[in-house]
Amino acid sequence: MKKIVTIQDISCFGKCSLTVALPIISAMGIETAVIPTAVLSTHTGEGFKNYTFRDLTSDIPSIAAHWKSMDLNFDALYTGYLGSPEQVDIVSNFFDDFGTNENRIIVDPVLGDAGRLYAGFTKSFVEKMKKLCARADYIMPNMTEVSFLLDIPYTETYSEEYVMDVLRRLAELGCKTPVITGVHYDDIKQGAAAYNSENDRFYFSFDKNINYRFHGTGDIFSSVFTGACTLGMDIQQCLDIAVKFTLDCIEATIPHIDETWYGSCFELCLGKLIGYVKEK
Ligand code: PXL
Repeated sequence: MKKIVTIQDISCFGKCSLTVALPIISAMGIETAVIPTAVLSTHTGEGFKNYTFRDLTSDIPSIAAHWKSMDLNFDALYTGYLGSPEQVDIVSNFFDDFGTNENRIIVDPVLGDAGRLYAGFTKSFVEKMKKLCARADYIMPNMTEVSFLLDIPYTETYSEEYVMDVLRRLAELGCKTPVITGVHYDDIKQGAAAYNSENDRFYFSFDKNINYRFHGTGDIFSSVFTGACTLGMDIQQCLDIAVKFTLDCIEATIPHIDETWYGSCFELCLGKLIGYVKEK
């Protein structure tokens, strides 16, 4: 059985980070160990304020030391939302301890959305995140995160040539295969694009564009992509399954917007995800 470890926060209410990654990757038939980086009462996105934040940075080295003493190893190391610049350094040490020639490192550089950094993030955090991306096999930024990682202006309108150019520049940060999420050239299609710098090939996957934004869809995409690549799917298959499932979740949420404005109804789609994995 495949086994991964995911390192990100627990937002106790709000459907993102660990409360999304754990059920999704488990549904794909992969054992999912977790290192919670912080406990928040809710996520920090739109609609919530006065949330609590308990930093768990100092727990990470002792969890890693205990696991090292047991000789644990993982098929993938997958990071999401990290709470502070110090935490990024500690996660980098975790990669030193648990990275091997066989396993994959997947970094979702959670920084912001809609052109803005999430609450509490600063330029120095972005600089640390760039360094973590350099260590990854795959990174999965959205266009906002791309603009911060590359120090370029955020734009909502762009061409395929632009996407290919920024993918190359993301690879120059040091990551083998950058993947950009939420790519759209018009209002009709939306999807993701990837660049494998080892064979200089680009990959694209598009499906219907739905004009709604729900919190946590980036975490859904990254979790499915991580699961798919851990199961040995190729880049195109990973993009296709992650784009399709993210769209399923967005569509499933629309009838429930009033009750779950803070996240997507991915729970209603887990059966479909299990089906997609069986088909591959
Ligand atoms: O979905 C990314 C995410 C994860 N965790 C926390 C967040 C966010 C985005 O806002 O606030 C705590």
